[in-house]
Amino acid sequence: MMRPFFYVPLAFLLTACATTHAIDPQLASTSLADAQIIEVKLSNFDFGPSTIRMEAGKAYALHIENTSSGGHDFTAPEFFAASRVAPEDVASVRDGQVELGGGQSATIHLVPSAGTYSLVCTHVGHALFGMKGTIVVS
Ligand SMILES: [Cu+2]
Repeated sequence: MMRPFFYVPLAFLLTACATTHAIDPQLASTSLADAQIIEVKLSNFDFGPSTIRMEAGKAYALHIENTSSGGHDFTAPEFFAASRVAPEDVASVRDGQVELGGGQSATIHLVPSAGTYSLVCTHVGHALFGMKGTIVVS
């Protein structure tokens, strides 16, 4: 009859952790509802705009749209690592990269930190053709 005493407190602890995470004040749904929308278009072979400007500590809805028929990605690992990404959008960012097939789009809600970050499309040859940018958070 030892087992129930071990498992019940552990389950309670995990639930408590999840609850603490969900009420993070900077990423609460109320602040994200006021998120400023930033549109970035991916095309052959360009980010539009190629310089993305944000203010540190403000909530943004980063809307990334691939307007071409081929695949592109929005790769900025240092930027995403330094940002607080909304829990529901974390799965859209893999290793600092948002991959979009032709015509696809994604919206990432986040609160950025100050810095200058490089942005690139990692598809072979795309950066050489000019698919590079900068994210400036001041
Ligand atoms: Cu590309």
